[in-house]
Amino acid sequence: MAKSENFQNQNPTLEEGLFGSLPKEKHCSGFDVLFYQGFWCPEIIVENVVSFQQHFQAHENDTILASFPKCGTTWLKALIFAVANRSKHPLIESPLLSANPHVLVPFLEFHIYRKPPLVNLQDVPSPRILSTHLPYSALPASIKTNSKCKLVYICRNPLDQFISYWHFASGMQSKSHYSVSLDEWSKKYCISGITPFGPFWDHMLGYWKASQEKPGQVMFLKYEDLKEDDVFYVKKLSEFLGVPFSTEEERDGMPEQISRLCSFENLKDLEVNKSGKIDQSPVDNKQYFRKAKVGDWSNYLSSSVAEALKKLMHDKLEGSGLTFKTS
Ligand code: PAP
Repeated sequence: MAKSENFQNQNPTLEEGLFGSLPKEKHCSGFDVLFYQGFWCPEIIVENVVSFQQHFQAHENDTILASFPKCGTTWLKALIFAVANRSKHPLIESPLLSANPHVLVPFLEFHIYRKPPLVNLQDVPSPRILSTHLPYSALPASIKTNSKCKLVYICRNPLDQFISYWHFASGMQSKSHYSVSLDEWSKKYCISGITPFGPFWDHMLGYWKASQEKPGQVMFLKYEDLKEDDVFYVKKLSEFLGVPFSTEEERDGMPEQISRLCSFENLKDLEVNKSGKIDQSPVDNKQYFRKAKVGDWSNYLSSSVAEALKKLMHDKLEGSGLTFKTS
């Protein structure tokens, strides 16, 4: 592996052990999260986050996919990759057929700014497509201010996100020897919004405001809208990324073909996503594909917990213009 530009300097604050003073909580997965710069950062990646913040230099033609966890990251990675690379790879030979979307579009804080890196930044083909779960407020300055790079953000109805994360985290409980019931966990969640990269309201509102202030740089998407008409959003994405479909491509049904390639049904049945695993990840690829249903929360949440979460969502998002349907 070539010497990486990912870690140019050691971070002195880490060596001094200053993270020890940050508020710490156990997340429902059993792993610890630290309250760092206003968000709950998984402890195992806090050093990666600092390194990403200190060293990442955005390029003008970068696309950064930002998301709140369990809101459609895997799907959007596939869609953006397919749209941006459609002239390089015919869809029938797409790398998406043999590699998980998280491999093709690496996370900056999980895959690149880690020691040792799983992916070297120099090896990411240009124009780069990279991703992050960091809130807008915590992004490196070079993404927010110094660059014309594009940010595409996706979020989701917080009740479905909560249930999706709950299932994902339950899969980790055996590894962390921790157990908590859904009811117990939801009470804690309602009080403090403890969840990796949360609370959800700060995460969603940060990108919501940025998309309103800089609509040419930040595109804001909701999972439910994509579920309703993904072909429409594939076209929107291509325009936003500066690679609109030609009349011929539209006539030949390219947006529809991309939608089918990246569909839940297609991706989840690929061998790589049924049995594969990302290098050194504690998660199997199949864990990124569960049900992909809107409104699945109603199958799991008691009415009192659902009401509490709806109230939380209403109170926190009120007045922002950002809304989610819950019935
Ligand atoms: P991540 O943040 O860990 O990367 P992310 O991909 O954002 O996860 O979210 C996973 C959710 O997206 C799962 O939702 P569920 O638990 O409610 O089922 C997963 O099923 C769903 N998902 C994955 N791929 C697709 C896809 N191609 N189309 C629609 N939904 C998808």
